Amino acid sequence: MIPVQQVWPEEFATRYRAAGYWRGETFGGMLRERSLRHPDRIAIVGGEARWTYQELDQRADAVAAGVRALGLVAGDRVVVQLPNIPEFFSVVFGLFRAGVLPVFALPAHRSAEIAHFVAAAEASAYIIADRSDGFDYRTLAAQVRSQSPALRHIIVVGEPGEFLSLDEVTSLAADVGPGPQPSDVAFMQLSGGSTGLAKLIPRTHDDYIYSFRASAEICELGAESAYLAVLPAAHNFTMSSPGSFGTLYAGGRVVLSRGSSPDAVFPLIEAERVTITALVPPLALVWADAARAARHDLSSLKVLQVGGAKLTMEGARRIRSALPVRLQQVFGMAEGLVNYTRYDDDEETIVGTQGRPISPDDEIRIVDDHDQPVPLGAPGHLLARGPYTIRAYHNAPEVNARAFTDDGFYRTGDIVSQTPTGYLVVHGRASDHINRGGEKVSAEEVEDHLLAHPQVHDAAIVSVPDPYLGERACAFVIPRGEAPKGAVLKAWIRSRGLAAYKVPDQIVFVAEFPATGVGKVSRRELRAAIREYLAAEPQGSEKGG
Ligand code: AMP
Ligand code: DBH
Repeated sequence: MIPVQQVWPEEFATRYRAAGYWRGETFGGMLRERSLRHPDRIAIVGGEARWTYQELDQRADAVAAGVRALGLVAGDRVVVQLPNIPEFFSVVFGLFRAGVLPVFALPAHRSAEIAHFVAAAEASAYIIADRSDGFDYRTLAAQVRSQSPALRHIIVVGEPGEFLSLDEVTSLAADVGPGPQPSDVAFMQLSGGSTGLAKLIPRTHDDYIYSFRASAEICELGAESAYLAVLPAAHNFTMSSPGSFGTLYAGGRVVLSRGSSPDAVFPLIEAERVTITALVPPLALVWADAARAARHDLSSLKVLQVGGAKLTMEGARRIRSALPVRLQQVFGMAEGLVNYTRYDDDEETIVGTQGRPISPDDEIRIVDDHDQPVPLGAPGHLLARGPYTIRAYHNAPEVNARAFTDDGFYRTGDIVSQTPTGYLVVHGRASDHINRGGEKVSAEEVEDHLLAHPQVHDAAIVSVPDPYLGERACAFVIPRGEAPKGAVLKAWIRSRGLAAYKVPDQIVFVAEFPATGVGKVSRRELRAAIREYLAAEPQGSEKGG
């Protein structure tokens, strides 16, 4: 098994420690300390459950002992796919304590994706809920198991069916051992996947705790804060910006929502006196519309964070006028760098920028195609390096050679410009991924699945503007023989075990791709040519679908 590491050059590590960013804390230690300091304070609210810090701490201990009893050891990997339920936290803190690394899948992921995570991480276990949102994850687990011979345990929160229940696991006893070091990797996040399949992002205790501790300070979280997790708990935004972990760090309360519609959420905001929450732009706009007519008391809500995809100025203004809250734009990535507008920024900055970095030691470069700096204010490729931005993906030497500069800057793939005050404005992406209202889709990954269909000769996916999502995915398909129905290809993508959000929104059949004049073209040039063609002939996007 390949060990998981994340290593900064010694001079950087020394600097980050000396500056007080990396304080030698671990997740397990952080929770224990909070539990000893305020055992009876509520940490997690979800459904009927209200867990105190002490209860969360004890449940995490039971998970740590249970996974050890199953034979998992420090450094092992476990794919965790849980909805927004309290057990998400007992499971992940238990794994952290045992030094076992969660790999965070989203509830939307299906068999092809999970099997890929299991294989790439060499995971020995997979943890799911029995059912959620009308979907039975045990069926998914059975499919994954058949594709993943090395997977040893499937653990189910709830009714286990043919698998092992979390209750059985936590009833087992074992010595948990000394626990991980702060510089050890705590877990792996998944990249949004700009090229092909998702890469694994190893984050250490030191670097990740710094990112959410500093985020909690920026967002002024404290014991009285109630953070509502609406987006999936496993998403980097929801987890760490400052998210549930930042809230627990500050001694506040995490409230879990299973739904995201105003009908589901507004009563919860009122009942729990929620103070802060985080949304993607399309959802924030739906909430803003609903808030005008809301019958619920939303007055406890002080901060609405919006991020994951670009919030237009018009959208920002609509939110500000509909909801009497502080709007905060958040531009982040699971690889590290996170930017916030600050509460006391002026209107223009809050509405018109995506914020500035967390740390004084976040280094930003904005460069042209040849890695040369662009003039201040001009758009260019965003490169980032700093105390919580990774230096490498797990076990991906070729990708790493492309995704990082020789001196360790991460190539974010985002096109941004910088204001004179150091705030970033996001203009778009250089790489071929579609940001569907915060959900990232790799064009290449979905094209590969389309190409596997017998009636598809060739396929190219591009993003097209969408008034609601910001971007949507349009697949250009050259059929082999008679063109299949668009709906058939959409169903095909689902049947290949991909998340629903990866199904192209629109399918356009064409006899050939627009020529690029370069003879045999790369996918990248081809997509650029299609984008040009769409821009020239907007009605082209109306065909088929
Ligand atoms: P992921 O790779 O899934 O962690 O997604 C990170 C990417 O989401 C960033 O590199 C951006 O492309 C996009 N993103 C996140 N927040 C924002 C934002 N506030 N505005 C525009 N794009 C964003
Ligand atoms: O989109 C993201 O990945 C994201 C957005 C806001 C993120 O990872 C974050 C904040 O930490």
